[in-house]
Amino acid sequence: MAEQQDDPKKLEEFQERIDNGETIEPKDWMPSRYRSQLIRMMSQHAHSEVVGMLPEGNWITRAPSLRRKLILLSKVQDEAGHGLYLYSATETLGASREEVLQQLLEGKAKYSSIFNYPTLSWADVMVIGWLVDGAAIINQTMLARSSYGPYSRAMVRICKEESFHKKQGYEMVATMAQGTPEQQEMVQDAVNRWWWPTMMMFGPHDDDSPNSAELIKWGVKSKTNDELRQSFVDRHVEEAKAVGIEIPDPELEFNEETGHYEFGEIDWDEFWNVVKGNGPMNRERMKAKQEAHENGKWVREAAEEYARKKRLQKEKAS
Ligand code: BYC
Repeated sequence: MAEQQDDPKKLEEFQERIDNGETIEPKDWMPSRYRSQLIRMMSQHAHSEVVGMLPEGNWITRAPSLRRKLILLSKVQDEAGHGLYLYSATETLGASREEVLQQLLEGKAKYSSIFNYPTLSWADVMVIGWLVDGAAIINQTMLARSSYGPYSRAMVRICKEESFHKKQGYEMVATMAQGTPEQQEMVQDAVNRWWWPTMMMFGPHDDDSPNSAELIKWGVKSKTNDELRQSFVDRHVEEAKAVGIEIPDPELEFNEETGHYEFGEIDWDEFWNVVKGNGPMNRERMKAKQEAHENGKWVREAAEEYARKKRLQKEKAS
């Protein structure tokens, strides 16, 4: 889409505000490209939260105890809430919820690749909490300092909830890792399947990331995809060690000089294949979203009718 040409003087002033660490609010002047980049990223983020309810939602009826079921129910509801904050924040940029949802339903909008993998056992729920929410926190703690006010404020609250999600996941992983040999095998199998897809969540290498430089210049991101991925590895390898879990990467090695773990290469063909819609669960996830939208049609219609009647009553009374 062709971007509108911005006034160079306004652009310069805008950049100064960003460089001074000021927050940009919805009614402030902003470059049209800043607006469209944010709409792209925030709406995709909102879609990721709501599509992300599906893999774990799959296990609510089969949770192993009432306590685990309550926690999982609450976590999945939190993800719906995150989607709602983010759709609202995106609306402040002039993109309506209907519009961005339509893009998702038509398969035109992206959402995080991670949610296109299946949850085959209860251990997958644990590992999603630990690794996927763990990765999300690293990315979102950065976004909580983003230059766009409504996005950064939504992130502060989301990060607090994600932090609980990660803790409950890690607690379950630690419990299973000390369980029977079968339980240990189950949790290790889940880690083996989720480790690499989680590494892909951070996006392509910096050299192959067309959006990063612009997002960093405008203070939306403050770290690159590779920097965030490195923080994820450094933190989670230590956590895995603490509970006796093995990371499925034969090239993983601590570099004493840099103080960081070095790791093997991601299978980028797999990543792009999933992003393009050909992952193991892409079609099923889209089908579930389309069906849910269709089944909810009467609720939307009833709510609109109720609002219309209320408006009429108000008009008559005044
Ligand atoms: N999956 O230039 P790049 C959660 C796309 S949910 C799919 O590096 P950017 C949770 C990218 O969009 C929270 N697509 O892009 C919920 C771009 O394509 P377009 C998930 C990906 O924006 C339930 C192209 O590749 N977190 O926590 O600089 C249960 C080139 O990439 C992916 C977010 O959504 C991917 N993994 O950086 C549990 C975070 N990676 O759009 C947990 C918000 C890249 O130009 N988003 N692409 O056609 C971001 O931080 C950034 O947008 C990304 C990508 C790091 C994802």
